[in-house]
Amino acid sequence: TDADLLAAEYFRTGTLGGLPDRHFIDGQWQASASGDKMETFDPGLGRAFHSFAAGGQSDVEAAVEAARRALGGPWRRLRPEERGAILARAAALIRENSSRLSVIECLDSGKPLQEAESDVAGAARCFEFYAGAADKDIADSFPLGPDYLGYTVNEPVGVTAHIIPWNFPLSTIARGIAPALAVGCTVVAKPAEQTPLTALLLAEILLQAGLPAGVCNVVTGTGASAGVPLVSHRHVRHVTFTGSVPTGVAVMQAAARNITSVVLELGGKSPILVMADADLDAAVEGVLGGIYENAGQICSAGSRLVVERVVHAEMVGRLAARAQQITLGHGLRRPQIGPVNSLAQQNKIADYVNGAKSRGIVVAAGGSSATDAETGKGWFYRPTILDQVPAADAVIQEEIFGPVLSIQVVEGEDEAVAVANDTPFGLVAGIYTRDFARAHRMARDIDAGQIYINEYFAGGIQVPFGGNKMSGFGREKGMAALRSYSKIKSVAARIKD
Ligand code: TXE
Repeated sequence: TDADLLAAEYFRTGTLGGLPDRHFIDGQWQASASGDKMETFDPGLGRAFHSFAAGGQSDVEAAVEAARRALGGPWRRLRPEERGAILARAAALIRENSSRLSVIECLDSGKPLQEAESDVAGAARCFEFYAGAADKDIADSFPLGPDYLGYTVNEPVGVTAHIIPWNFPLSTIARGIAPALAVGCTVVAKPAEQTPLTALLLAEILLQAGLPAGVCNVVTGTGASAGVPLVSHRHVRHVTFTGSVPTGVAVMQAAARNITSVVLELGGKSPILVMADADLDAAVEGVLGGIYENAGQICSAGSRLVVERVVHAEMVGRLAARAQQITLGHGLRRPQIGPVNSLAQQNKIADYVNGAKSRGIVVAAGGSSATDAETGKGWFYRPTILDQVPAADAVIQEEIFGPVLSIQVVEGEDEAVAVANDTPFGLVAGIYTRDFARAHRMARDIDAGQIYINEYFAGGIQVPFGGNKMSGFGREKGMAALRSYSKIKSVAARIKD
């Protein structure tokens, strides 16, 4: 495929031609005001492969100013279906550029190429969905009586900021900015410093699709130097943030000073509940995909298996056998599991697993860092299973963000639900059972933003997504996301002659 040809070019030359290296502000590539640059790394080889602009306060100022000007420009005068047509063209251009976007996403994040390809397809689908949503966000009218007219108008909130993490760089920016643009907002996005590239390419694609200059801006750099001035900016009217809990707290505090609304998506410790009557073949596949996709670096990863005692031994045996067969490799070689995103992340995972070992927890598979067998390089962690972990242990209560499954054994439905709810998080829960009524009873009783029944990660862009408890609040995806980016204006009028 074209992607494999680009991969070959990378392995031959150590880089790729034409990678973006500046901010995208007001429809143009712009170097940092300071001239500063920083490097992005290929986690599969553990080496820097490209440098890009390290933004700061004045770059953020320029981007927010451009986004503010664009609010009053031609963008404002477009009809909703014209905004939708731009988003639909963007979806088509994302598909046309899929190979290049996938290879770059793979290099920047480390994820296997086939997973990057699926992320790119998902981003296209996201723009397509909100292209159709742009002229379907209907408002209300109210029965005030014959001499009155009462109605609401959904207006764009204005300039929106999007702070993006490194685990799903393109998917996360797409799911944030597509609904924002659908309702007529403008955007300043700051991708993670580990993975700046596909966000920049997306901004360029949107301009090619017909988005007026300044409507979508991307400033790259660290959280401290570029993220903080963006979320603290008084002309930003909404912040969508995906990342860690401590950073989410800081973002919410900064936004609070300007009474700016926030949506926070902060990760989880999501359980997969496997009941004795489940289809165990499906459950094994669901658990493996749930924790080893993207090397477990997924906010909604199924990082806990909550299993009924009668099927515990069989589940552990089958999962451990499969986990040990999983092949590691550089993302561009389409491995089953790629590297983790950074050395810091590899160390964090190792610290959690070493801690569990020191507390006497049984390691049923994996349990160590690794390198790519072909090159001896890269930041890998083996697919790991920790068995019969006590409920209070750190590997149950805290997000590891790596390929580490922690197993909890329970005696029945009530205990399964209680254990599922017993962490500070509430993002996702998976349920495997053949009993329809039980599945929906458990779905009712579990405190999580989404429930997957008999297929982990089931769903699509049309299904709202977000967390409860420390996993955050607000919903992305689906028509629900439009509410974050619009403000309701109500009009009540006396129309008597
Ligand atoms: O996250 P941060 P990090 C979890 C995961 C991971 C841990 C640390 O457990 O191991 O977080 O990752 C920007 N104001 N998740 O340090 O700091 C930053 O530049 C404004 C779960 O990478 O949350 C980046 O763009 N912005 C998660 C983004 O915030 C700031 C995905 C996320 O970085 C900022 C990622 C500030 N003060 C990590 N500080 C998920 N929910 O899926 C940083 N940033």
